[in-house]
Order: sequence, then structure tokens, then C-alpha cells
Amino acid sequence: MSDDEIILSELSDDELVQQMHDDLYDGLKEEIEEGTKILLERGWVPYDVLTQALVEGMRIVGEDFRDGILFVPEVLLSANAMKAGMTILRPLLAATDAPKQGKLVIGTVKGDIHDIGKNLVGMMMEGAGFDVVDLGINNPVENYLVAIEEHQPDIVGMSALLTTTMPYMKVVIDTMKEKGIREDYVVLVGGAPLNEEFATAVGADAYCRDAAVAVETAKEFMKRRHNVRAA
Ligand code: B1M
Repeated sequence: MSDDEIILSELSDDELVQQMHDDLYDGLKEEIEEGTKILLERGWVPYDVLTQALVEGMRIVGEDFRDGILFVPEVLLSANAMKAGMTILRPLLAATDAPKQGKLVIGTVKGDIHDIGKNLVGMMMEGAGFDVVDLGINNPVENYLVAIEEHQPDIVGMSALLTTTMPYMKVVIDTMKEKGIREDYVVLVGGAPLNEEFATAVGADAYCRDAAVAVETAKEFMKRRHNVRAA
């Protein structure tokens, strides 16, 4: 062991979170796994580990990616490290005794392979009592249609992280309209480049800024659906 090796378990909470941002930046999967476990052992709630250590770390990665300091291979390593941390948190976030809320089909749209945010939304939705069918990445409209037919969800969720792929959400929604099924489902959209205005313009029911908002929005729509059915 070299003299300057950092022992994660000896760091204070603040130092450890800071170190995890650095380790995520450097794509150090094992260190992220260890840091995640240490914070949980110290009594941190999974959501705080997720947002403060992992999502915040990825935000910093995103800035340097944007500014040309980090490149795709490095960001891929960061993404893998982040996913390793999320794998530990997943059962904790998804574990729930919340009453069953409904069913969500969610996928990243065609041309887009970003899936961290979508995965996170899926986990939090499971934790809130939703059954989640995850279509993965790069989904053409046909995939959504097949999944809708097969799983009869209450909510269809779409994720896009690129300004070039977000317009594809309109293709999916327009196709649902053409097939006469648009009004049968709640359509929620999310992803960093989107906003409310875009969601309205493409004909979605709502834009969800983050996973927590997605859960709240989905619950709200489920309440409305139950009220309509009961009326
Ligand atoms: Co990409 N990438 N990337 N990338 N990447 C961005 C998105 C970018 C903003 C980086 C930048 O320049 N600052 C930029 C897009 C620019 C633009 O379109 N204007 C970009 C680019 C350009 C690219 C490539 C084109 C790079 C290249 O090849 N030259 C390429 C495209 C590949 C493709 O998809 N065809 C590419 C590739 C990659 C990697 C493969 C290296 C990797 C993805 C790995 C993976 O996902 N498995 C990657 C990553 C990691 C990023 C950044 C750095 C981080 C994204 C992320 O995971 N954030 C990203 C920078 C950024 O976003 N600031 C960037 C963390 C995650 C928790 O947040 O995904 O926003 P987010 O999800 C949030 C909310 O948005 C919301 O809730 C989530 C949780 O709170 N949400 C939803 C998301 N989906 C939702 C769905 C819902 C509801 C809420 O449904 C109901």
C-alpha cells in the first residue's frame, strides 16, 4: 500500500462524498461500490446516496464532457461506475410495501443509448409501487406499440438525452394518435434537454424533471384515472 492511498472508510461523510465524485469522474467502479456501501452502513438513506454522491458526480462529469475535457471512453467508464453504485441501491430503492399504483412501460427513444436516468426513474417508480416494464434503449415506435399491446400499462414513459432524439417522442405520440389509443394512456416524458414547453408541443401529458418528479406526477395521474373510472 502506498503512503498516499486513500482509505474510504476513514473519510468523514463529506470527504467521502467528495471522493466519490472524484472516483466517478475517474470511472473507478470498485471504489464507487465501496463508497456506496460505506454510506449505507453509516445510515444514509439510499435516495441521498443516489442524489448526493452519484447523480451529483455525474453532473460534474457532464460539464466536463460538454466542455471537451472528457471524451466518450472516459464518460463510459464513469457511467459504468455509476451503474455499479446503482446496482447496490436498486433493491433498496425498489423495495416497497407501498400499495400497487399501476403499470409503467418506459424506454429510451430511437437513436439514443443513454439509460442511466431512465433506469433511475424505473427504480424509483418500482419503489413507489408501480410495476415497471423497461424497454431499454434505442426504441423505435414499434417497440412501444408492442409493449403497450402486451402489457396494457397505465403510463407510457419516454426518455431522451439528445436534442437530436427528443423529437422522436412526437413520432411515438403521433402514432398512438393515429392508432386511436393515445387517450387510453398517460404519456410522461423526461431527459435533460426537455422542458414543459416541449412536452406540451409533442402532445405528452407531462414533463418530469427528475425521477422524484416522475413518481409524484405518475401518482397524481393515477389518482385522476381512478377518479374518472369511479365517476
Ligand atoms: Co452523452 N451526451 N453522448 N453519453 N451524456 C449528454 C446527454 C450531453 C448533454 C453531454 C454534453 O455535451 N454536455 C450531450 C448531448 C448534447 C445535446 O444533445 N445537446 C451528449 C452527447 C453529445 C453524446 C454523444 C453524441 C457523444 C458522441 O458520441 N460524440 C453520444 C450519443 C450516443 C447516443 O445516444 N446515440 C453520447 C454517449 C454517451 C455515453 C455512452 C458515453 C454515456 C451514456 C451511458 C449510459 O447512459 N449508459 C453518456 C453520458 C453518461 C452522458 C452524460 C454525461 C450524463 C447523462 C446521465 O446519465 N446523467 C450527459 C450529460 C448531461 O446530461 N448533463 C450526456 C445522469 C442521469 C441521472 O440524469 O439522464 O438527465 P438524466 O436523467 C434524469 C432526468 O433527466 C429525468 O430523471 C432522471 C433521474 O433524475 N429523466 C426522466 C430522464 N429520463 C426520464 C424519463 C422519464 C422521466 C424522467 O419518463 C417518464
